Amino acid sequence: MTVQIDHALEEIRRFRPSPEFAAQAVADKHLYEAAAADRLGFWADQARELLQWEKPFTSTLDWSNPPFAKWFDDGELNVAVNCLDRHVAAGLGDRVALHWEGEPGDSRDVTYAELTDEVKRAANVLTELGIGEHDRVAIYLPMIPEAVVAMLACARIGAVHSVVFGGFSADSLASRIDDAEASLVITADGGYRKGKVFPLKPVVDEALQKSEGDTVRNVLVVRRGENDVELVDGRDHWWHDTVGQASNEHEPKAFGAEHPLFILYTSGTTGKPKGILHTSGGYLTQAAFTHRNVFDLHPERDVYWCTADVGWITGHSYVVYGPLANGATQVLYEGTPDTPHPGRWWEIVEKYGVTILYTAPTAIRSFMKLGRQIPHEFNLRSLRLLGSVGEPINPEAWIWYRHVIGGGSIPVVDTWWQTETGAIMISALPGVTDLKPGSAQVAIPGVSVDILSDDGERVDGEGGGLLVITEPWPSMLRGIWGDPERFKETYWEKFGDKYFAGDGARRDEDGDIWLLGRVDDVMNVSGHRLSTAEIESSLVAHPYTAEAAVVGASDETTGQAVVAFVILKASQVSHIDDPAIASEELRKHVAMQIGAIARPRQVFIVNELPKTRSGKIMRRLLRDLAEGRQVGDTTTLADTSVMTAITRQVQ
Ligand code: 6R9
Repeated sequence: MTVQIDHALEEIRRFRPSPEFAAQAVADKHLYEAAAADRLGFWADQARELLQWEKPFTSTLDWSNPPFAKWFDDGELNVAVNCLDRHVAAGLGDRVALHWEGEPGDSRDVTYAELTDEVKRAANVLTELGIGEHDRVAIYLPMIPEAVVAMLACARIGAVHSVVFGGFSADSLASRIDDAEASLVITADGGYRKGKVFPLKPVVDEALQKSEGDTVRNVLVVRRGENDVELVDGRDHWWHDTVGQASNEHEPKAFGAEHPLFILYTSGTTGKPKGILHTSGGYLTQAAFTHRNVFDLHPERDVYWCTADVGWITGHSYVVYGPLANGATQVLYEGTPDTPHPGRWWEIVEKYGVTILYTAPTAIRSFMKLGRQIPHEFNLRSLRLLGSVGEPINPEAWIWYRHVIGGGSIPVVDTWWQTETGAIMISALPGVTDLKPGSAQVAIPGVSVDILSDDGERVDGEGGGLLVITEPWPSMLRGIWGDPERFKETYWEKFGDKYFAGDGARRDEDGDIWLLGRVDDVMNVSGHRLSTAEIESSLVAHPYTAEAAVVGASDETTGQAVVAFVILKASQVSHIDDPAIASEELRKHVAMQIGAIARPRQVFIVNELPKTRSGKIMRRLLRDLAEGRQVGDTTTLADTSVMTAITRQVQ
């Protein structure tokens, strides 16, 4: 397979940082110079500046046994102390750490002093329940402050947390508990979602029945949903009866920098989920560094809001560890963007005066679909920086985000990274970089990436290839839990000493990187390679389109053919008499924008797209449909009925 990804969509807009923003920016271009001059020295400086070490490190990187890296190995620190106690000791105890907002509208502010207190109590309870260093704790909670407390309590005592997203089923929870051999589960009775209480504890009960490992000795239950639950005598305990009653005195211990911090399961392309393992010192260094510099954090005045659930890596690095290590004040929101009304997020931005907002393109496109009048009902003038993560953001969504949400002049940073990378790897630095909608732009200081052909040759110029990371980085995964072979095979076998990310990318003439989607989403049409992301971007640029997903379906004559699924904008639907006319118009539009080779064979107009709970479009299912097969496994969809509806519309 040669990797040559055609691209024809030229995005020519550029946005210079405003002088006012640049004058106050945290980041400056000297970071690149320092990292280029001495990469390891740069990271060592960051680790010393951003974190509090109980025992200073003398070794920065040990890469003597690749791909198993050790960063700051002989140093010792306590991650929870870095996120909590040291801010209180510095006199910041009264600063709000969390502005928590429940979906029904209840809210609670938690200061750094209060959060520290609660984590100490929880740490004492975990110890009483027999949890020690290296023991695994499964966390299955809604977005409530106790989720943050539970994670930090584990970190404080050297236990390893495995957060499982609250939307996962009993089967998924059971297999994750078994794989990690967790001895404690921390959950809630239930949480709020779309105006209703969704039960969690009953799912834990079911999971524990299904679990084959029999490793769980205790379950801690936070009261949130007030739904009926049964507590098993001796095994299950209310959080308020235990943590609520525990002592708030707790002496933290220092752990080695490579002490395991957490496992987070992520799905591979096939097979069972991989337990991605992250450790302490390097992870926290890069999470804190990127959070400060990519989001231009001024902790004394900013109100930061990352909308990700703590069940995903974005929630780990940019809700819990990065922001708290930096002493930030942030919003934590329990619910969905449209409950009880479609302006809920914007209401929250107005209420707390949010200055930095970090979210996903899928959310932005859903808001685009609803139109600008909804955000415009709220005062969003506090916003001064916007971030995007999770998939390529098409230029139209980028521009909409900047204009409609950001008021037209504030920076938008598109951040590329993965569960495996632990922290942001590719992004503009606000105030430094000229912004280019649609491109994630450049590796952050201290990170080295490249684009290679399938046989490992560097791809220069306009061609596309495979994104690799050429040097170890502090927050890199340290392995797949219990499966070192799979770790080597998945990421290191292809290019030897370089990390294979699984994403296609190309570099433009300025050296900026454009992500082209997963390499398994690359299509080959009549010998031409086309990126799904590029065609989607073109479709979304048409005034008819709210959202689009493109797949390569096998085709007798061309190898693969482009098949698109498009949701029309609500404002357009009433003007379009016949969906076939819209389809034809969109096919022509793509052919015009990218070239005849990219003209979709079919454009299906649909009402919804199949998405996972983290908002990623499951193209595999659309490919099944486009190729006339029985639609495959839909269990990881946020809404499993969606495929039935789409199938009906397509036929
Ligand atoms: C943080 C996160 C990782 C995959 C990654 C890539 C896609 C993430 C992106 C992006 C283009 C961006 N991805 N950010 N693609 N531009 N800014 O999402 O982690 O859930 O592990 O997903 O998501 O394909 O390989 P994770």
